[in-house]
Amino acid sequence: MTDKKPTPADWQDRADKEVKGKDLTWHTPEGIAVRPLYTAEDIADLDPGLPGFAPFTRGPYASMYTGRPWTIRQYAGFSTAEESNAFYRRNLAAGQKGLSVAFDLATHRGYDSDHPRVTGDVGKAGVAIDTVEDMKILFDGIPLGDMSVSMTMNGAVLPVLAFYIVAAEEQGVSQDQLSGTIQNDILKEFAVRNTYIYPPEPSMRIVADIIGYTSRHMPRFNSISISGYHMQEAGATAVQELAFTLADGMEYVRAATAKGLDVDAFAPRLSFFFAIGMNFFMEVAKLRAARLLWHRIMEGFEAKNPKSKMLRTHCQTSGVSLTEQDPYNNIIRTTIEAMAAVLGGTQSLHTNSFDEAIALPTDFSARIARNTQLVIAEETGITNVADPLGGSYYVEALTKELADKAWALIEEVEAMGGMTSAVAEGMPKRRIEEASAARAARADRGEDVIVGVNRYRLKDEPPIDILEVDNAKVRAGQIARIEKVRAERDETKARAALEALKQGARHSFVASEVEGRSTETDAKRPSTTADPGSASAQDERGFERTNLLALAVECARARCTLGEISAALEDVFGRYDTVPEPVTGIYGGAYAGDPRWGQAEQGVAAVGRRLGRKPRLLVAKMGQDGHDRGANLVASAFADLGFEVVPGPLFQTPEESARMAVDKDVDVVGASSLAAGHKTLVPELIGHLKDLGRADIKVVVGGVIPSQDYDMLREAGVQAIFGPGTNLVEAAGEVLKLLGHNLPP
Ligand code: 3CP
Repeated sequence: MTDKKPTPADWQDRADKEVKGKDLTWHTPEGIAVRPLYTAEDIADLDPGLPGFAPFTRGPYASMYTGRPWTIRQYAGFSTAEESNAFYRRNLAAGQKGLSVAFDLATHRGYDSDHPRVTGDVGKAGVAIDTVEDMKILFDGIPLGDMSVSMTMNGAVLPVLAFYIVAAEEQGVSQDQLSGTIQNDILKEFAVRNTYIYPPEPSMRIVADIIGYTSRHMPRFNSISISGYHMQEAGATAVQELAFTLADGMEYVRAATAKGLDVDAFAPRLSFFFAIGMNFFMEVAKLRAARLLWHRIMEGFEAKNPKSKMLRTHCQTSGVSLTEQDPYNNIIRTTIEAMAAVLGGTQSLHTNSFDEAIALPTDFSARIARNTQLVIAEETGITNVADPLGGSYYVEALTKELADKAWALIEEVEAMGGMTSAVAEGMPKRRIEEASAARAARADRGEDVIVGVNRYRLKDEPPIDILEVDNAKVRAGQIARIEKVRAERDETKARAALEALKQGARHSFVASEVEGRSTETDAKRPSTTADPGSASAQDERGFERTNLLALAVECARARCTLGEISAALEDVFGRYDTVPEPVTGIYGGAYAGDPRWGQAEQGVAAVGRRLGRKPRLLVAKMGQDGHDRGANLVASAFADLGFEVVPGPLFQTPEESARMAVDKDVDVVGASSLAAGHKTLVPELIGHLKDLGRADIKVVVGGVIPSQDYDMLREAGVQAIFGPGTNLVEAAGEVLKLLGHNLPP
């Protein structure tokens, strides 16, 4: 006689006995209750289909990596175009397959390298590009007709893409041959990343103009990379990342169709970008759910071409999962995250270098990061089966649950009128900040384990070699090159191109092409061979005079600089500014009842009694660094502890921050730096405080600060430094000490 086949109930019985009735359910930050076992019962009603077929849950291509592996595409760029070009060439020779350009923050925000607001930013977190001449150097010796190039650019997307088109043209490669991707995803900039320039409405017009231009002239080019990456980096849960990203995608489809474009004319070239963090199966399921939902969304837009409904994505391993402490653990983390991206079916992948929690990658760390992908692709056999996790009880059930939860959030956004309205109301930003504060509190309380940080911490941490960029030298070189370009160009032509761009910008969003079509009869530069009086020729001329990318290409040909092109558009559109509004109650709420929190609160109250008011902290963000996750967390936690927090606006100069500190009569300035500008900006801030007669205001610095810079900053007058992974309650203790109050040990 055979034993009766055990059922899930039998399993539960036995497991309960093993763990003495302990509840083994894992409640994830997404609000998903992950059970300790999944069985055939969990997927009885699910059919994930086949790779390459609708709804593409199992992958966009039928053969997936058995036919062609994902693109190894490392995001890189630093210092000058010459140095970045040499770095690209070395990496391509060593097995990298596609390029992905990182621009410096001055470029992102539409400033030339000679602009006084960007002295600390030039060449630091990416490569400085001021003119088409820089772009030509960046790709010198790299045949742009054969290489797929991705460019992470959103704010200054028009000049950058125009420089790229003209650089290729002058290499002898016409724009219809170019393959690659432009990020061009402005909505997430307003929600999390902050490298916007213009207000939302004209920014959306720019996105739509680029989609219109590329669908007409650059059939192989992906017009947008709709990005969830930065949301996860800012603290979003997988459900938020998924829902807000797809909702952004819907908004772009609407913006493009509102310009009269047929959905199937552009949708096959929409692409996506997700972060891959440490929750391994959640990340696998997220990519599968993303494809499932995008298919559903595009059916809703009545797309006919299957490619319009097929989500293709780039992935990057998570930057925030990297730690400064015990940094070689980051190699392990990145490997696991890369595996999740691959098992989720990504098309293109960037693996972070282990030193990226504190600096830009060196040749050594970049080699390990690239080899991580080469080893997975070429040694493991993982590429020999399409969607090898397909059918897994857990993965299929998780895919469904994530998709359902994300769909509910998408519907919430839609009920608000879509993502533009939701962003205008600050909803995604607020939700993500709440998730971020909760995540930070979990790590600080040790509930989320981070090996080498809140568990198994080393006593001594020898510094690792890091890449340093001589910012002053790069800036001087860039300024010389801008001056040369200006001296050698035809000034009248450059001015005329900028004027035409302004004229084009003045056309209102929807009216532009319709107007162009019906009224244009005397366009200066018809680029069509059709009968000049025909409807299509008029349409073409109208397009050339109103499409902002077409006009920016003319500016690039005339050697206008990135700053000039951006300023011309700013004249018409204005520059967008926001004041951060940190969330309150979340961080403190997670600490309710914790004795250390109580002691810190009492310390703040004691200092407050002595001062006769709450102690005041200015959280300062200087330079063009828009990464505000750290600043918001500090603001949130310190406000919850009882400080009066003054959240400084983004993008201040050191002088503006100093003036604000004095005007608000703060006790402490906390400068948050995540983009390597601290060595220039913080000493300037301290200098201005002295000039204003307030050398007594304490300055502390937090963020991505390599330990190599600590001495220099202390000598400049910084009183405390908080690197990545700092426990915020402990940081508050140090600030209280500066204000004369010691917490119990
Ligand atoms: C692919 N192909 C195949 C197969 N797989 N053909 C047959 N069988 C297969 N199995 C074909 C495709 O159809 C395509 O041709 C070509 O091969 C390339 O494949 P792909 O899937 O399109 O891959 P790729 O060119 O690499 O493009 C990937 C996407 C693209 C679509 C995701 O948008 C991309 O590269 N994005 C990268 C974005 C990026 O680098 N972002 C960096 C952000 P056809 O084209 O002819 O169809 S860095 C941000 C960091 C943080 C910050 O912002 O600060």
